Amino acid sequence: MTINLTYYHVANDVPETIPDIAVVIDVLRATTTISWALKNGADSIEVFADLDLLKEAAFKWHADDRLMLGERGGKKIEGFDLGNSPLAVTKKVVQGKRLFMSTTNGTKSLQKVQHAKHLYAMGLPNRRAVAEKIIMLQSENVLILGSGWEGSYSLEDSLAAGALASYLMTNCDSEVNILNDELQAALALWNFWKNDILKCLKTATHGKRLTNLGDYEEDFKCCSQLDCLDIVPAQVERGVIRAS
Ligand code: 3SL
Repeated sequence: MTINLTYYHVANDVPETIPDIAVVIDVLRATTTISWALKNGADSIEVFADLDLLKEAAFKWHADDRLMLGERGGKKIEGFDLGNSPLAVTKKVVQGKRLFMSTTNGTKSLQKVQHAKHLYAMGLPNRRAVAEKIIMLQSENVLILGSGWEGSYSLEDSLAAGALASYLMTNCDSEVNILNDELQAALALWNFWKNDILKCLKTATHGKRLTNLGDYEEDFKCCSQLDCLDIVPAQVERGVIRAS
């Protein structure tokens, strides 16, 4: 069995073919927040690009059982329970709840590949867990999708794509093929920054954007941790993600 890996920077680059496995990355911060929310006992996370659809779905749930997470431009959306910080999704806040979530870029990427046979969300903290799931499934084609920022490339998502490819190449018995230049570049990026992930995140344009908005130091630290979570966030029905 051969594993073929392809990486696209943003949702608009993705071709219409349906992959066996899609892995969506939004290091800063949506897929990190999703991973931590599930680790801390959230029942499930339903993702939306559209805020009206999110509210319509959320309001069908009892207020005690739901939380609305919303971010635009790095800031929490007014009227929502939480923004998009992985530090805010503590056990006390999220345990047993259905989370309804919309972010500027990450949830759009998740929607873009929701037809994949298997869809996973990955940040750096659960890189190894997602990679081991891919190794276990032995599927041929794996599409890795970053989230970027409003249609543009992002350094930190490419770093994580390279981290995933690197893990698979080192730990998978099957042959692993890198199919496009985007992923070759991501691998080179990973090899360049892997010993100073935090610095890479702060160097990235979106890192600088967050720094200009306030004190995100703890978010940066959380998002830059590698392989500390054993959670694999998996789509279980269209748009709904649970721990697997
Ligand atoms: O764009 C997104 O989906 C967010 O993750 C951006 S932020 O880190 O919440 O600003």
